[in-house]
Amino acid sequence: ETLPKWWKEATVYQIYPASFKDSNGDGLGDIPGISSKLDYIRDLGVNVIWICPFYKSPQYDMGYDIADYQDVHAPYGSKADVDALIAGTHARGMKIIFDLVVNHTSHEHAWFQESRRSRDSPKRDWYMWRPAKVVDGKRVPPNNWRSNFGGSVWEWDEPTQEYYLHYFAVQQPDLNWENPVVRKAVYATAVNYWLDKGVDGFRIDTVNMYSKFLDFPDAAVVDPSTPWQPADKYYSNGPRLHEFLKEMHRECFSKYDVVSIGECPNTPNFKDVLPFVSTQEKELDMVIQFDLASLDHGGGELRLWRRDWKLHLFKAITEDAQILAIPEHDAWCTTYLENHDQARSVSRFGSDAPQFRVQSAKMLATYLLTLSGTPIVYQGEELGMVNMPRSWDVEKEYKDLNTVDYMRELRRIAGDDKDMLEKGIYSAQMTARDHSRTPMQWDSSPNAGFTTAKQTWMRVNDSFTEINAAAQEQDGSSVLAFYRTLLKLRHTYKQLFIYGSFELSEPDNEDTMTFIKRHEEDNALVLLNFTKDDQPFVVPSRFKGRPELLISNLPTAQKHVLRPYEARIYINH
Ligand code: TEU
Repeated sequence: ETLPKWWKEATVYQIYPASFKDSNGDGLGDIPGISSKLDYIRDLGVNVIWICPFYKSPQYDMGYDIADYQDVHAPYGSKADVDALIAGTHARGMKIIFDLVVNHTSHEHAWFQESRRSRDSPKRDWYMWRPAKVVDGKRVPPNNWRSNFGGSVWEWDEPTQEYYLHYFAVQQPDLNWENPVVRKAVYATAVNYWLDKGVDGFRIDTVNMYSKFLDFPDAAVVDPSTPWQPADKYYSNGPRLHEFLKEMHRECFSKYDVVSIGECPNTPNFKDVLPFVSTQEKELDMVIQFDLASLDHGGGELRLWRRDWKLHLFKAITEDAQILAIPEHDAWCTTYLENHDQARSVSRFGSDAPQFRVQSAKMLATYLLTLSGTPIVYQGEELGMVNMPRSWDVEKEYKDLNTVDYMRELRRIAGDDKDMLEKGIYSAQMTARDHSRTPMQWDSSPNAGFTTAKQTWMRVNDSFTEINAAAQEQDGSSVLAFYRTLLKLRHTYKQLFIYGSFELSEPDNEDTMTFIKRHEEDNALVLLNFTKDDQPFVVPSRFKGRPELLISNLPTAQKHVLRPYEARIYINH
């Protein structure tokens, strides 16, 4: 029987280098700061660290605009610091994966500098250049697609009189994956270079955007007030995508014992995901889907926050993803509630009210760490960190270009409509990517022990005095202690929690989530109250054996009633 893949039994811990730990007092996190916290990470009980981009970059999109795949953004440290981090992680029995961002580079990358130099530059078709259309005698871009960060996806280059494509910022030109020379350069420069240095794999950014619909059709007009229309369905899953991913697997990942985790927007159902992650396809090991993360994001131009997200949808999405992990699919899935692009899960799916924050953080942890698949815990999630206070001025404290674009659009659309403006600002306060980027809260000293600097690159969340690692490491009833215990239980009962089948009960119940994880004669029952009120529950008749309480987030467990945000796990004696 072949050994299970190590990454199936792992839990990943995601680190955002700018906000994790500052070692040199400049107010920005850095690589040596991460190395100084490797014992903390190991003691949490996770097995893999995912580091967000630390490469040389002008930082328009916090490092997702890479100017040199093999060099380090100087304020983060040196290449020797990166080597030391890899070695330090391995010395503690953990693995480390980096972020692979090759749908686009920075405009400062040497490849793009060469490409834009002239139309007959040898690297001209390393990027997507197109001539202007002329409509009514006016020069216009090839189509009406809106970039993820505002405006057209086409940027005019005056010297060479053509547009170049950028799905994201103007400073993030899309590489031309149609060109086999580009693909070969990407595999050698950005992937195998690091795998040869002992990196254990990658989280792969926008993994389903490489193949473009080359006829670039106009998107349907959903907002006549602007020429630029959302084109999500055209951004992803283009005609040659699986061909490219099979080639990248063949040229890179297949040659090493490493993991590949593709970020896969606009791909909601398990049937759409299977072609990426079924072992026989030889493409990716697993993907990061967006349907749960987008559940409380509204649609349309402003993606207004949906206060009314529905638990039955939360459960149905979970059930759909769990199908990927059943043995006959020979595939795998990730599970997560937070990352650097998402607001804090306690504030979104739990409650950050003082009387419920700890309970609901533990309840969400119980959800995450009893599901099959590979969980991804985001820095600070293990402490129950929450969103920035609503008293903060969005346009002053939020730094993300995505938020800057959002506020620009909001002001354009709202005009002097105060109600619309207020609704839009509230939406940003609930869903902006910035919430997960405030500095990690290490202790109650100034700036939460994140830095000795007076001025930090992003303001520290006021909550640091009562939410910080130091306090929780001394408190057996803390969120941190609960994560550590759950991660131990996940391994002790791995046939149930990691590999067990997922059986949802009461799918339409909008208050509680009840599911069984089953392996042969054993089963575990997970009970989660997603509300601030007492809720009745029954043990499903399919639960085999006498229920024995394994863990709860409350000191006592009442028969038939779950207290607010109560979580319980029973196993059969
Ligand atoms: O995000 C890709 C992605 O899914 C975006 O389309 C997402 O919807 C965007 O964050 C707007 O909400 C990845 C990275 O995780 C993100 O941080 C980068 O900004 C983006 O790619 C470009 O590299």
